[in-house]
Amino acid sequence: MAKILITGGAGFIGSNLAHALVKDNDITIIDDLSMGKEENIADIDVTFYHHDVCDSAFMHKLLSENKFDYIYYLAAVSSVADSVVRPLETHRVNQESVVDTLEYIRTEKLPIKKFLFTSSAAVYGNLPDFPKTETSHVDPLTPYAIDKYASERFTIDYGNLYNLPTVAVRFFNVYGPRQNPESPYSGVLSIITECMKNNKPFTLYGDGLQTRDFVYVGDVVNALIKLATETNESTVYNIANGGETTLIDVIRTYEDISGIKLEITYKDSRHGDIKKSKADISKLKNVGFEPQWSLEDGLRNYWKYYSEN
Ligand code: UD2
Repeated sequence: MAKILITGGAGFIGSNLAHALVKDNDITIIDDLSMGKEENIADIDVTFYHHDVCDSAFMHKLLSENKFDYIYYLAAVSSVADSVVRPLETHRVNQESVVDTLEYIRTEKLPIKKFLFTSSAAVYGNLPDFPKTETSHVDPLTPYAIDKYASERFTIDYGNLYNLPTVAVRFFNVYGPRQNPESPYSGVLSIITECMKNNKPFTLYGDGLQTRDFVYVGDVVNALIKLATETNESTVYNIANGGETTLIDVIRTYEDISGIKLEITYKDSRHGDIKKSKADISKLKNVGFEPQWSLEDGLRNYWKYYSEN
């Protein structure tokens, strides 16, 4: 039984992680519910603090009183668009809170087994390198991407400079149950699911031929746990499926699974939208991870979850 802190644990990925870990561990969650929802964790036995990770005094007290074995740092303002509108406020969450936590662990010599930071494929920007490997050039084009990249580097460097056990990951396009569809910048599959459920038209930006590396949240959770518990190097890993699918193909597959025809309204591509995205996941595979969910199986499970909830 390990003591685990999940920041952002009421959110999409954090709550799925909490569900996977709760059986054998003592879980604490801090979440300001800006994107997360209390109902995501209502059915599991965790200690929940509805609080902002930027409250440094609160975080310090939490850390020193609990002596967590593992910290999964998922708290973030996850909307790229929001970071463009509010660069300083989002910087405080997406970078300052992370460095503050690392620094407190270091100066107080907290006996942590692993600090895992969650970054994003956004750090790669729009450069042509393809597929994206962890050694590809980065080109963070927005405050969100800059903060994710900086926090990732801080996480790795706290490992290399001060011997803290740390690791960082870059998420590609994660989808699955509990993803919040409420913002126009929510994951496209959560928006599509919502449209299918409520018979609403879906707005497709671009021609539908843009590709993404969609990864089911169940695989993401397994990868996170493996990296936290079974690796010893302070470094960064892509978390993805390693495949590449066009948006229109995803929609057609999902229509077959749900039996619902999606009404599509086409609009111009979003500013800055990436045409092609795909990850090289050999580094993750080298630590023994193998994705278990094909896109079809993942979509089937996602739809089943919605049909039952
Ligand atoms: C993902 C991340 C983003 C950032 C970025 C870096 C998510 C939810 N977003 O953005 O945070 O890391 O990667 O590259 O993981 N689309 C529509 N209609 C909609 C919504 C989206 O056509 O209502 C399109 C969108 O224009 C894009 C594709 O669907 O071409 C995927 O959109 P997304 O927002 O799910 O993810 P992405 O890759 O743009």
